[in-house]
Amino acid sequence: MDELDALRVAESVVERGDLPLLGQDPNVTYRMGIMGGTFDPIHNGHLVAAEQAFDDLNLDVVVFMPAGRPAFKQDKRVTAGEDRYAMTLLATSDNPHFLASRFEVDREGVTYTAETLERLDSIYPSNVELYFITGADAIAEIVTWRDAHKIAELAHLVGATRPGYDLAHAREAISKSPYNFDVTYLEVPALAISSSYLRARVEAEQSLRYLTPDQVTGYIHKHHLYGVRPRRYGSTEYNVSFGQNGGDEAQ
Ligand code: DND
Repeated sequence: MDELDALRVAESVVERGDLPLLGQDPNVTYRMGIMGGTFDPIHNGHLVAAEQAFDDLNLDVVVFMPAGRPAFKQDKRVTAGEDRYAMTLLATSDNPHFLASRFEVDREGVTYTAETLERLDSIYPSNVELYFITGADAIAEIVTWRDAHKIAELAHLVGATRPGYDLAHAREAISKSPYNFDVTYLEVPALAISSSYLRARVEAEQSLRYLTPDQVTGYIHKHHLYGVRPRRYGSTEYNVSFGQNGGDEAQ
């Protein structure tokens, strides 16, 4: 490797930041899943959908990207990007093919998916295909996102649906769109969980066990997110269900 090659490699590593190394063998096609989200907080619905996409679409990796300033949520209160990133990192840390990335959290301004995909497209060689994973409800909305035509050009879409979910609305929105979206629908186990449901449970001092990884619950309590009231320093009280309806009382 001459000096110029070495410089190029160094530059691409800097540009890539914490993104995975993919595309090394020009004879191989690599598939990178991108799970974009506000993740406020991340929960098992997100994780199960990403795992299913990984398996069904033979992805090489799924990169979870918490949005910096999420588009469409500018009038809502959103937890700090650092906290959402930390929870995403904790939730994905024990899965060898999941990664959490700061790619969007560190970006100035509103985070638009089209811009993210454009940047990824410029970083990775053409043998790396991008798969943007999203809930099927969001597929119908994607046609209204900023620069939707670029999203259609740059990525395959993966729409995660629940069993029994009626796809008619999403399919109609996609077929009526002037852009050529390539969508694969996946049926994931019924996990009717949402971040707002988790936030409401924390506010009501109810357990998050089995809804999100315990490390995420720990982080929420340690950092007093979503209305957790400060308790004694170092307390592990979050490990028990709080006794609203006859559950265990905190120790
Ligand atoms: P959300 O705020 O819906 O994320 O944002 C999803 C992605 O869309 C982010 O990357 C945004 O930047 C992007 N977006 C939204 C709007 C406009 C634009 C971009 C634009 O560029 O103009 P959540 O944290 O609420 O959810 C993350 C993902 O997980 C979503 O796709 C959601 O549909 C899905 N999801 C579930 N999937 C399976 N089972 C469940 C789920 N709950 C949420 N229980």
